[in-house]
Amino acid sequence: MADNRQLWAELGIDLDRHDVLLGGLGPAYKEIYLSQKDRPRGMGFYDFVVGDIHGIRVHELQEHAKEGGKVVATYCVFVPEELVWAAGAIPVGLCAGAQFSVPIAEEVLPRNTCPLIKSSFGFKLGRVCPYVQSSHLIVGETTCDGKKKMYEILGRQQPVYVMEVPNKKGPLGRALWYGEVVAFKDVIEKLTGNEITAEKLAEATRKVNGRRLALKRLQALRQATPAPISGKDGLLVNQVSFYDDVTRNTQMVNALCDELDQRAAEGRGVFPAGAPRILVSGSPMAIPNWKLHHVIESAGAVVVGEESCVGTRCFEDLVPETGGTLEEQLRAIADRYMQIHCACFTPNDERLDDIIRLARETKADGVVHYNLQFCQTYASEAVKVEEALGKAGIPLLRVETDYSDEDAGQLRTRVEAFLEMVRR
Ligand code: BJ8
Repeated sequence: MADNRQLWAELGIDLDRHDVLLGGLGPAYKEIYLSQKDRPRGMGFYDFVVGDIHGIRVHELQEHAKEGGKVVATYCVFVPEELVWAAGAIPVGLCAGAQFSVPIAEEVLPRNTCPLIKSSFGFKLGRVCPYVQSSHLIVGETTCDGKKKMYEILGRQQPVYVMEVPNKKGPLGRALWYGEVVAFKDVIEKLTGNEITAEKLAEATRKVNGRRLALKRLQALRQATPAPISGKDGLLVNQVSFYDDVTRNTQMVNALCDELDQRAAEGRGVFPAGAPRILVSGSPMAIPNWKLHHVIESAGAVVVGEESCVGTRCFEDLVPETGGTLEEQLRAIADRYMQIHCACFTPNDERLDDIIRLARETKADGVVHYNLQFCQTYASEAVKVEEALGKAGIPLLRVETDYSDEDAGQLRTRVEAFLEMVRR
């Protein structure tokens, strides 16, 4: 702990504010996570990670930096992390799921901005995140207008590079995106002073695919009846994968899956076999955003998957490990990332197909469409989601919420009413 405080001070953290942030996290985690019964032993690792959330991993990043290594921070699953690893740098997905930093951001950003944007910006403005303080470059993207404009302001405080994500997935959009991937490779090479060779890129691709496969395995295990792991724990595993070391993370997820395999074989679940099964779909839930899952599972249902960027959109598709020339690999990477069905694209009907497929695969009794407040792309796309699920005969509840607890009671009431309907 003393070590941590010294490290945070060296990183320019506002220690008083940071104490308040961490002081709130512990009790919340205890209430939401540690109160769960019969959790898999493998979740012990994740309890440890959250218990020292700004400690060990930040020390690892600093060790890497002392040896001349670079840390590259990201906010979106569109940034191709394979290129970062291949250059010997470490990518870190920044948290943006805390209400704590929202009021700090509102001193600058319009209040009617999505909480994910405000939370991430507030972490920097308030100097309470050692991950953002540790990063040598923040990589943004043009997925939505709020983020684009936030990155411009963020760039006054720390180096920011923005990748242009097209709005359409036709040949022109794909050509633009391929160019962006090549340009990103150059940016990372310049930052690190390391050349990204075909061999290094193939190795990085194998590593990142390994983690995706482990997370896919976990998702497949969540399909068992009764569910061998809670949705809250499943979500946490996905959240931690954004900033943990890729090799260690793969090992820990696979170790957890070995245990869940055993549980599934024994028919041992964390909820009764008849508990309603819910698929959550929509905006990503960055750590420590556990609000909706907690409401759903406190009402007796189990969340069996997330059609989300902190969920299936992040790990379902692999980069083909074809090897070959650097250009061939860069094309394979660009193609893989264009399979992410974010609501920033028009049209984005593949996402509708994904939600229906996942609802069936997970044997979900209903879907809760999760919309972060003021996120227009997901809110508008919910209209089509509702139509598509209606045609498929899958019950849907649309919720729009933020990170505060102000609407928790109302949310609970709506979720409970939905579960009643689903149970009939
Ligand atoms: S690929 S979902 S991680 S952009 S919720 S900030 S869209 S106003 S997070 Fe996302 Fe990449 Fe898309 Fe995935 Fe804007 Fe909406 Fe906020 Fe959002």
